[in-house]
Amino acid sequence: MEESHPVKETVGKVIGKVVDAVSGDEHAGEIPGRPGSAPAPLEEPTQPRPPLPPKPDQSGPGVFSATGRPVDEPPTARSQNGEYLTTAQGLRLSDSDHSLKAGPRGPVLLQDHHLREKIMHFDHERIPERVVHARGAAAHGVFRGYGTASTVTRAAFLAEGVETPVFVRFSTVLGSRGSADTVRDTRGFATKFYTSEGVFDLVANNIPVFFIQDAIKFPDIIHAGKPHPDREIPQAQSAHDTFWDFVSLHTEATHHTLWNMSDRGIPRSYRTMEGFGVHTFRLVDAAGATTLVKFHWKPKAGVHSLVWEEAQLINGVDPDFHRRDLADAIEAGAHPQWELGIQVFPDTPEQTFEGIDLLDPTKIVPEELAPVQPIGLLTLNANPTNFFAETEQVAFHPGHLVPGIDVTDDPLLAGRLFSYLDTQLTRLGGPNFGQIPINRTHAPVNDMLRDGYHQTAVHAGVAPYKPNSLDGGCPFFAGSQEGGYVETPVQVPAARKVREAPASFDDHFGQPRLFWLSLTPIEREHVISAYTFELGKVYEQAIKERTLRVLAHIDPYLCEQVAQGLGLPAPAADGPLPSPVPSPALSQVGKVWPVTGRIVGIVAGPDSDLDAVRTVRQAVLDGGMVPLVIAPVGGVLATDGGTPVTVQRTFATARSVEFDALLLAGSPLPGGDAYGARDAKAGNGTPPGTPAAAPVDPRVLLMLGEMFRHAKPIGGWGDAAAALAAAGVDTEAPGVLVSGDGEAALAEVVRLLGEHRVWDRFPAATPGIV
Ligand code: HDE
Repeated sequence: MEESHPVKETVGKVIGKVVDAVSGDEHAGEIPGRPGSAPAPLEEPTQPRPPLPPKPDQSGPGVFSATGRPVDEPPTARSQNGEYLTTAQGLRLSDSDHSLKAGPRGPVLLQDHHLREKIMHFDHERIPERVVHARGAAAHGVFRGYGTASTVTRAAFLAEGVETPVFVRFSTVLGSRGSADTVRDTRGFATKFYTSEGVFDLVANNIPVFFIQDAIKFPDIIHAGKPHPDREIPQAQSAHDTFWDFVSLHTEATHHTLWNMSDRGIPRSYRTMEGFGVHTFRLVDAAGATTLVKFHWKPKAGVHSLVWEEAQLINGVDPDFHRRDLADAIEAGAHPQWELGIQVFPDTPEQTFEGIDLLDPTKIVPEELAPVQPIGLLTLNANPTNFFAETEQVAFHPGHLVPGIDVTDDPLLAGRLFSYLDTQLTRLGGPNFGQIPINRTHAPVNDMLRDGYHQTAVHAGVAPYKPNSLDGGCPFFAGSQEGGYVETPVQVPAARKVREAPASFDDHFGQPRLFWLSLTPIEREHVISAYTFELGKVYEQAIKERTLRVLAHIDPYLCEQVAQGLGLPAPAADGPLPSPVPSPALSQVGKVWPVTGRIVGIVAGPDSDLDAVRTVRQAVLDGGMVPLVIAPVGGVLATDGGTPVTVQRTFATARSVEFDALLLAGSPLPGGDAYGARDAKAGNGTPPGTPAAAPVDPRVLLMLGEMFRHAKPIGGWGDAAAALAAAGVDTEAPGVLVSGDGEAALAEVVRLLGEHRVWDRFPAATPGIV
């Protein structure tokens, strides 16, 4: 009776009877040395076939997770949450608090392998931070395609109803990993789509243009923006000489710099930022027809920014403000959402639209000329489990593309296609960074890339090369019918090899002027003050004067106002300025947005009407917002014997910048710590036992003053008017609402929150759109 042989049986099913290709000998495979588990055919295979099983003499590592748990356990079990402490090899430990010594007072022994492993690993816990965008926060989510893009792209994840898991990382650009969140800077908005056709990365920013038109200038702009090389100051900001030195000389940076000086440079939250792919991309439909597009992320919560004083205070009070805001919103169930949209342009040989060069990354196309068409919805619904494993190790790359999305010849994009792989080699320690869990594609990989540092795959097969016959010719190429990525055959114009930019890249001021003219008066005031502040921090007079010359080419009023603040004469432009048609879509003021996830502070004390506090607190929650009760001390408020009201902040820990709106449940008496020696914020409050200087806690007065200055809604009931009067806040001023009952005050505050700020509170001196 013939012995059954499981490998031969499987092989037989796959390729037919196992017979030596050359000799025809059925037993030839029993002689050791055959490369694979099946003989090679004579001709190069023309059809792919399922993978062969291993040779009978082969085995591989058992299938366990990186921490030694079986891989089919739920993800929570795979993390290191077992009962007993072990070494990295899984050896249970009886002690990890004492080194192995020759007696309790004797020398530590070299043979202590546990000490050696523990300290060795600790010594190598850090990896290089990102050279730019080092400071970031991320979240998991899902993207759902609307199908509206299917007319212009074959990308599977954009088809109607397709849901694709995503990981999104937001970041600042200049600061190091531990820097503060609310600095004036550009923000990164990088999205990894784990599509069925491979990973697609949209590595975007919250500003639609870039400082430079050619990748070769990237080290220059970044060296200029980073801290001065001698003292390594200032951290994470552009208000210093080297930045302004560069951008005043390199005028193609004018447009991006103007956006940075606008409210876009200090977003209220990652949730309230737009995102822009910056470059023009080329979409390809199923028939191979092409379209040029620009990608836009539109936040459902609207575009909303801080005011500069808030941003500065936050950097001290809560440097993790944006990181915390994102994580808290997700935890509170206020899942941030953005619509992905595209501006669509015909793919003409000139690659221009309405005279705008689509290959110039310092230019936008106004939405009034090419509306943003929604193509899908992004929802962020889960926080990472481990910051390092996910947020720090995620590796984006503009070259991670899927069929249906191709690149253009934007020279900045070309450089990026090179650069992002390089950086991963240094940061993530080798070419296998794609195998780190957060970077793994959700599509099968048969890549013929082998070995390298940190190889976690145990590759089967003997022929990681093409063409081969030993592995049946596999893996095969996929044409576009099989979902293969086929580069668009674009006609390249006949040209000379030159180091030059096209003449269409020459205009550095027209679009900055368009942006300036499109802003509302209050936004222009903010731009003037941002330039005045930043240049006020510059030491060299020549750099200030040079920047004023640049501003003269954007707008004379802007230039005059900044010059006035600097105490310098305002230069004139070289010639008449253009009069572009403003694009109202560039302004972020004047619209109404949902209030989900906004933070409402409720100031209360033991003497407040706690029933009203309970009702208002619940109404805030019902409205999808987050209520934080602020009281003189922590714990609970329960003086009326009702359900205790938990206190989230005290007068000592709270600061106005945390709240989008503030409600006063009456007029709180000074807390026991309301004196300068204990809490400097209390100013000259008087210590306990001495007569109170003011009937209201001075920390509450400070908050009210700040809320008022920052144009945030303030509401109150009971004797709240007394606290407002003590704070010098006019109860008749816009956005200040004292009412008989809490719910009425809340309703009005919520209405104002929808407009993001009480814009009427401070009339602007600057003229608006003319
Ligand atoms: Fe990046 N950029 N970049 N960049 N960039 C990086 O890649 C680079 C540019 C952007 O959350 C680095 O993995 C060059 C434009 C974001 O991990 C690095 C050039 C835009 C992120 C790099 C640009 C971006 C990066 C640093 C000019 C907006 C953070 C670490 C040719 C469209 C991604 C890393 C994350 C990160 C290089 C220009 C956006 C060094 C050479 C334009 C959002 O490779």
